Amino acid sequence: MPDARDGTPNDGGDGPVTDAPWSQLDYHHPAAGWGAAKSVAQVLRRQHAVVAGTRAMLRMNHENGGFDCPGCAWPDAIDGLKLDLCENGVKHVVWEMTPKRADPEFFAQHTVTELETWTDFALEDVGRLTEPMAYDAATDHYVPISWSGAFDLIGTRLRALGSPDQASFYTSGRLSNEATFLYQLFAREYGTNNLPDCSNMCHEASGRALQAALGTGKGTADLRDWETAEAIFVLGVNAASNAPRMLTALSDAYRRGAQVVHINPLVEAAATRTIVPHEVVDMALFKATPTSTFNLQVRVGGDLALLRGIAKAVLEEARTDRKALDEVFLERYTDGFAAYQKLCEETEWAELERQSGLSEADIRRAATIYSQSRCTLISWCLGLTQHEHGVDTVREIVNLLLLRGNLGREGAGPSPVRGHSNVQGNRTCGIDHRPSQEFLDRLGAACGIDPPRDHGLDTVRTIAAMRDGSVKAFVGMGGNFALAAPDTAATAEGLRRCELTVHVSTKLNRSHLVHGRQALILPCLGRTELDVQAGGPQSVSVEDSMSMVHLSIGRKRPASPHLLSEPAIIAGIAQATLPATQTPWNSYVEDYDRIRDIMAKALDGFEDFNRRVRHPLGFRLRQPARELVFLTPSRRAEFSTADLPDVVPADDDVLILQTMRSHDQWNTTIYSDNDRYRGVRNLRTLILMNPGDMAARGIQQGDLVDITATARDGSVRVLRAYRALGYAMPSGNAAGYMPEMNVLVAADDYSTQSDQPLMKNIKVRVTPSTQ
Ligand SMILES: Nc1nc2c(c(=O)[nH]1)N[C@H]1C(S)=C(S)[C@@H](COP(=O)(O)OP(=O)(O)OC[C@H]3O[C@@H](n4cnc5c(=O)[nH]c(N)nc54)[C@H](O)[C@@H]3O)O[C@H]1N2
Ligand SMILES: Nc1nc2c(c(=O)[nH]1)N[C@H]1C(S)=C(S)[C@@H](COP(=O)(O)OP(=O)(O)OC[C@H]3O[C@@H](n4cnc5c(=O)[nH]c(N)nc54)[C@H](O)[C@@H]3O)O[C@H]1N2
Ligand SMILES: [Mo]
Repeated sequence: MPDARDGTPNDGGDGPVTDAPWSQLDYHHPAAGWGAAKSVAQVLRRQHAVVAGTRAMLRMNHENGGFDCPGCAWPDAIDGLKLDLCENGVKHVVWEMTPKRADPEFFAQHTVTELETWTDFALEDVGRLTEPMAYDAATDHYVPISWSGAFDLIGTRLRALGSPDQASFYTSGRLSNEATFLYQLFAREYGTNNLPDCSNMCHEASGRALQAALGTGKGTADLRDWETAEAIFVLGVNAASNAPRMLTALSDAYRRGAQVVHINPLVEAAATRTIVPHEVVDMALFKATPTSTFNLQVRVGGDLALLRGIAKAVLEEARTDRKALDEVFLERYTDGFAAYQKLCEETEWAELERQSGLSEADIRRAATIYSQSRCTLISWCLGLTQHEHGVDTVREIVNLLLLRGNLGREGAGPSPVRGHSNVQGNRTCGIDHRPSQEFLDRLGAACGIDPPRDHGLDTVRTIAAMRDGSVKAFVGMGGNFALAAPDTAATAEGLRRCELTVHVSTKLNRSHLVHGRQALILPCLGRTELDVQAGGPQSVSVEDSMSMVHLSIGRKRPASPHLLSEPAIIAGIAQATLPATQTPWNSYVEDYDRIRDIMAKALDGFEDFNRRVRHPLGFRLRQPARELVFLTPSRRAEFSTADLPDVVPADDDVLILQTMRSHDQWNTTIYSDNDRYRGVRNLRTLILMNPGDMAARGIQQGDLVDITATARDGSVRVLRAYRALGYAMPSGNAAGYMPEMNVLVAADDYSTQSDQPLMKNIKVRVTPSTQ
């Protein structure tokens, strides 16, 4: 087999096997532009999808009539007319549209044990799944099973469990609002709140922080605010790769004279310049626009110290210039200012410098940018959240915004960059292992069910429960849990202990191979595909990072006639599991308008859903904090006063390793071994290090090293024979790729504030390889 490794089972996470030599160069070109166009062309060619791909792109993100780009959660252009495409969105769409197929003949040719030796690239590259498949232990093959047979198997197993809490229902953030609503309804009618989701690994910290501070779990800014902000701070995001359409917003901001400050241990491509993707003239003339006015290379985990330093400087300035603070806003809308002021005053500059890794002068420069801007927007992503103190750091962002009243007005506010295209909508529509009692009351009344009241399991607790045997059935609605979750070995142990694992997927992935005693792969329609039910062609809805809810309509012929839609699969599972159900599952599947009608009754903000969602560009969910209505205990925006965490390792030998995505991957889907903007080719098994830290360890550029992580409980995990490459970053830090490096993240090392695994804060020692 072309892409099999050396015959040993894979931990997973690898790209294609290649003989081409690796290389690392400085990347001097602007982000997006022609490099991106060339890369798109290569992907299209590789998937033989040139014509279909082009047609699909023209249909993507178009007001009423297109499908929502599954690439990321960045909102569509406000005027709805700009063809705002990005390289990675195109790659993602083409990935779904491949003509290759993982059909029953394929599964007949390969045992699961053999497939375990394949790379993840090779697994997904087999193509789209075409029929439901069940694991047959006697032959070690996946064999075809009918849909009704699959549903019966799930129903029988789920009904046989000692308690509904022995099952856990995972969601990856691709699921539409309608499917999400049915999925959580099923889980709760069945009797559990065990609804872990990818958000538990992404923005759980943001949701908790914003909820506590502002009474809403989401950002308050929209695209118009991005277009009018005088200063934009971007923390812990690799926008050029992971939210490429942000490049347009950043270059527009630069052109109109706004300040754009990037805060990141690495100077990422979005922190330099871009050729705006849809501006044909700029593309033709190779005309690049800067996307940054100031870069701060903060220490990994040092953002809280930096933000507090900015606040301290603004408070100092306010002693001589009262306009540095918005006193009216502080007085009228906030709670806890005096305590926060005192905390900032008492924190020494020396400590702020040490913890942030930045000089007082640089912090003061950022503070001046902040205090000179009349409206400031702060945006962030995983660089802030996947830490022990992620919640405190996001709350510090809010503290800073409150000082100058940067909330509830144009051009200002918190604006987290969400991950999966509908991860925000999933939470809005009920995927929450800690639902509020009000939510459950309303759901129960609208749907005639009696939902369970206890909190359920999230991602890390599901792993623990599978390992100790208290969860015996795992259902994955999309995603690739085996690789995405922390501690690859522990997660695999948990999944293998299950009596039943079920994955609703579009392509073959590692999670299908790391399976329970009985296992099912259920293939579903993708976002680009036509979904015809008894009531005719159906549309679904999604919510972007900025709370816009809009329709997505697929038009492509499905990859196989046997595929079912996600709502139909959920309805099938529900009816097989709940023989006495009163929920009209079939009626919902016949016509998704009926799902939207019940959502309008059960969910806050979805009144008149069917009509409003058909409005061109959809509708914006009400954001109380945006209107200065704070659903907090004090009915005001609340300051927080967190202690400054110590993020400097006590031992010089220890580095703090953060795991991140390359440019050529989508979470666990790896397109190639290249990371264009970081100048790396043909290599993923790498660790980027500060050159001084390499020298101190006797490591030369490109040397093979072993990486040893020490968990909180003292246990040790090792990755061997990775290549060390020098990269400009603060001393004491290192970086490498997810999902491979999940091998190093201990399952029990999650934040006590958010339960998020510490994927950006792994304590490691790096030594010359002994292999
Ligand atoms: N093409 C593409 N798009 C995607 C995805 C994808 O895989 N591919 N994934 C989607 C998903 S699910 C998500 S959640 C988002 C993820 O989007 P990102 O958050 O951009 O994802 P990462 O690749 O983890 O990059 C983390 C960034 O934070 C920086 N960082 C690390 N530690 C720190 C720190 O302590 N402080 C600061 N200030 N910065 C730090 C890293 O250097 C890096 O630039 O993207 C979404 N969009
Ligand atoms: N070390 C480390 N680990 C991380 C992270 C990190 O930064 N560092 N980031 C975390 C984050 S932010 C996230 S979001 C998770 C990602 O976790 P997941 O969401 O679980 O993983 P994905 O790789 O996005 O899932 C890819 C699979 O989804 C399936 N799929 C694609 N489209 C569809 C569809 O339309 N419907 C269905 N049903 N299935 C579909 C395909 O079979 C594909 O193989 O990873 C987390 N893991
Ligand atoms: Mo994510």
